[in-house]
Order: sequence, then C-alpha cells, then structure tokens
Amino acid sequence: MGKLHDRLAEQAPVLRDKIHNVVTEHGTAVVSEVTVSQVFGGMRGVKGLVCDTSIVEPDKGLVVRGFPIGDLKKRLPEEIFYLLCTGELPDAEALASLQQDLRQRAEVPSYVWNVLKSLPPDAHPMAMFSTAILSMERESVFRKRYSEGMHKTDYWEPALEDSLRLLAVLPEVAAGIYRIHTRKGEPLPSNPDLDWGADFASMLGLPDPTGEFHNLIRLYLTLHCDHEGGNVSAFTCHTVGSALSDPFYAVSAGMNGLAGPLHGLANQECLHFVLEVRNKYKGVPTGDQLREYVWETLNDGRVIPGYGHAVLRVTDPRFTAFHEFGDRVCPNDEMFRIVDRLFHITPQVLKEQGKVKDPWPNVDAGSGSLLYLFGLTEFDYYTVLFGVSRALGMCSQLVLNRLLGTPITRPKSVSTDWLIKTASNAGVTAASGRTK
Ligand code: CMX
Repeated sequence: MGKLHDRLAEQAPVLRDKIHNVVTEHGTAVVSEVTVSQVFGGMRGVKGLVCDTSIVEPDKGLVVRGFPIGDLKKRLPEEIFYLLCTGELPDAEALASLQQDLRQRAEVPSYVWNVLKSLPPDAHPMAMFSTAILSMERESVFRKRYSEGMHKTDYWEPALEDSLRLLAVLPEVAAGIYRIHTRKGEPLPSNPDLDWGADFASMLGLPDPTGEFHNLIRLYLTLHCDHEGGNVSAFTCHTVGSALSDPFYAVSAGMNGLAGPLHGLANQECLHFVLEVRNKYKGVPTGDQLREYVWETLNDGRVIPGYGHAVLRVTDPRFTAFHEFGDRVCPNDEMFRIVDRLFHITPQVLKEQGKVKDPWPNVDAGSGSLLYLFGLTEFDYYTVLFGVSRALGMCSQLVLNRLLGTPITRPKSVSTDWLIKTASNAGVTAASGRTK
C-alpha cells in the first residue's frame, strides 16, 4: 500500500497517545448530560460519540478536518478521502499514489454482477447497492487476518485494505446498478485513465459533450462525503464496525440506514417538488405565484422539501456550491430557475410562518434538478450516488476507529418505568422540565 498507509502508520502512535492521555487525565470529567426528552427524542444533542473526520457547525455547515466544505468544492473525492483519514490534503505524489492504490483494486468480481442480475427487476437501487457490497464480504482481508490471530494494533491495516478495495469498485458497481435497474444495457467497464469521480460519471453512460456532467458528479461526490458521526448511516456503520465486523459488513449496514426517507432518500422529494411546480405553472412561475404555492403547501400540512435542517441554521454551503454550479452551467434551465426562485422566496415565507428553526435550503434543494438536466432522471437512483460519496466518510471513520482501538459500542438502555421512577425521584416533572 502507498503513501496513505504510510502516513497513517506515522500518525498512529501519536493519536493513540492523545486518546490515552485524555482518558488518563480527564477520564471522569462530565461533558454532557441527558434529559428524559433527549432519551425519547432520538438522543438529539447528547454528546456521547467521537468523530474526528468532520463536524457540522450550526452557523458554518460541514467542516471537514478544519476545512469548511465550501473551500473543498474543487477537490477530487480521492483528495477528500485522504483528508478524512489523515487530516491533511495530499500533495501530488500522495494523490497519485492513492489513485494507483484504487486502480490496482478496481476489478469487480464477476459474482457481484450475477448477484445483481438475479435480483427481481423492481428491487430498489439501494437494496441492490447494499447487497452488492455485502456480497463482496468474502474479499475481506480484515476477516482473514482476524481469524489468523492478528494483533489488535494491526487492525487498521486490513481495515484500510478492505476500504480501498471497496472504494475502488464502488463507482463501477454503482454505475452498473444504474444500467441494470434502468435497463440501459450492460454495465460499462472502468477507464483506468480517469479519476474516481469522472470514471463513475462516464460508466453511467449518459451523454456529456461539454464534460460538465463529469464535473457535477465529482462535485456531488465531494460534497456528500461525510457529516460527522451521529447521523443514521455513520452511526450504524460505526456500531457494526465496533463489533469488528469487517468494512464490507459495516458499510453495507450503513447504506441500509441511508436508504431511509428521513435520511438519504430526501433528495428525490425535492426534485419531485420542483417538477410539481413546473407542471402546475407550465414553466417557471412568477415570484407571486411561487409564494402562493409555497404557502398552499404549508397550509396543506406538507413540508417544503430541501428546506430546514436538524443542526444547520444558515444556508447549507453544499447548496451554495450546487447553486454556483447551476449559475455557471445552466442559468437559463427551467428547473434551475425554479430552484433559484424558490431560494429567493421560501426562506422568507418560512420565517413568516414562524415554525421552522432553520428556514434556509439544505444540500438536497438543488442537486436533483442538476442531475435531471444531464439526463439522470431516475429519482430512485439518487441515494446510490449519495451512498458512493458517503462511503468515503464511512470507510475513513472505520479505519480511524480500528487504528485507535475504539471498543465495541454499548450504550445502556433503560425501561420506560425506570425513567419515570428515576425522573420522579430526581424531583423533575417530565412535562415541565422544572424542579418540583
Ligand atoms: N417545511 C415546512 N415545515 C417545516 C420544514 C419545512 N421545510 N422544516 C421544518 N418544518 C416544521 C417541522 O415539521 C416542525 O413542525 P411541527 O412543530 O408542526 O412538528 C417545525 O417546523 C419545527 O421543525 P424544526 O425543529 O425546524 O426541524 P427538525 O429538526 O424537526 O427537522 C428536517 C429537520 C430536515 C427533517 C425538516 O426541516 C424537514 O422536514 N425538511 C424538509 C425535508 C428535507 O429537506 N429533508 C432533507 C434534510 C437534509 C439533511 O438532513 O441533510
């Protein structure tokens, strides 16, 4: 393995010492407390997990290893993987070495295609994607080395090997799923002369006379790479990996969480909304029409897809990056103009309504319309694109956790009766949150 491996090997003792020292010196310090509402509320805001690859700041958005995501939008996804793993952007030599590592591992085993083609024709692309990843578990070097009795401090090396193997094949597998699912033809072979994102775009087989579709896919893969550790897919992958299940098991599990409508599936809803607007007004509505439509949607008790966020309180910088792309490449496209007009009107309406904590657009508000423009019109495939990108984050988190010797995840669950009793004994009424 190349320079990424060597850099991680250099960093390993320093990182382990850092964790050892903080636990030794401050092991009993309290960093978070948990209320009854949080216990019943999906553990929102409970600080009980470590993730060093990225953080989500309410007023800044995604920050990858200290870099706001907006500053990384011109970087290749491979560079982002190196950054996620090491905290450093690779120089030209390290990038070339990582790309070489990926190329050497890029052959998709033939059984993966047999498995995919044997699934029912109406299998969801995310079910195909997760199944393909799981079917490759037999390739795991981690499992083989573990059964041979590898030392604990070595876990990260085969975890990195498995991650590189998985990331190397994902573009071809995901593009093949697109072609099988949409019946566009046989999967197309990988081109070793292309970078990871461009190769993926090219294997989808859509026309790209200007090269901008390649740029869009690279951008998409970079922007969706990671979103700290507590989101459903990252946390699932983390938990499965903590049992020392290898990266094929863990990433496949993470993808099953990403497939949910409250997580990775939301992007297709946004495109649906924009299409609804276009169909209703037979093109781009005026500002007044759109304002009226947004109000109607809210008054019907529906949400405006692509707006609001659990953590963010500003326009998502990933939306800004897609918006800039649209401004440059397709400013006159009807769908993009609707997205743009919604951006100018929706936050004001949501503020007037006064319910949402975050009236600003999130990452999903514009990406689907851009994909649609380039002929990627099959909504149900969009989460697979998201998954290819998010595998960068999942794999980097797995490698770091094995490197740090992170133990098996095992929070304590309690019964409802125990909570009621404990909260009452503490003199707190769950309803008022005030001390009696
Ligand atoms: N349109 C209308 N109402 C909205 C809204 C929106 N876009 N976003 C939030 N609200 C409503 C909520 O439904 C809630 O209403 P009730 O009090 O009646 O239940 C109220 O505003 C307060 O919600 P919140 O605290 O601001 O938002 P949450 O943290 O509960 O939910 C999210 C966050 C993203 C699920 C929500 O904003 C939403 O449903 N947005 C639309 C769907 C969407 O774009 N999802 C993609 C998210 C992308 C990502 O997570 O990365």
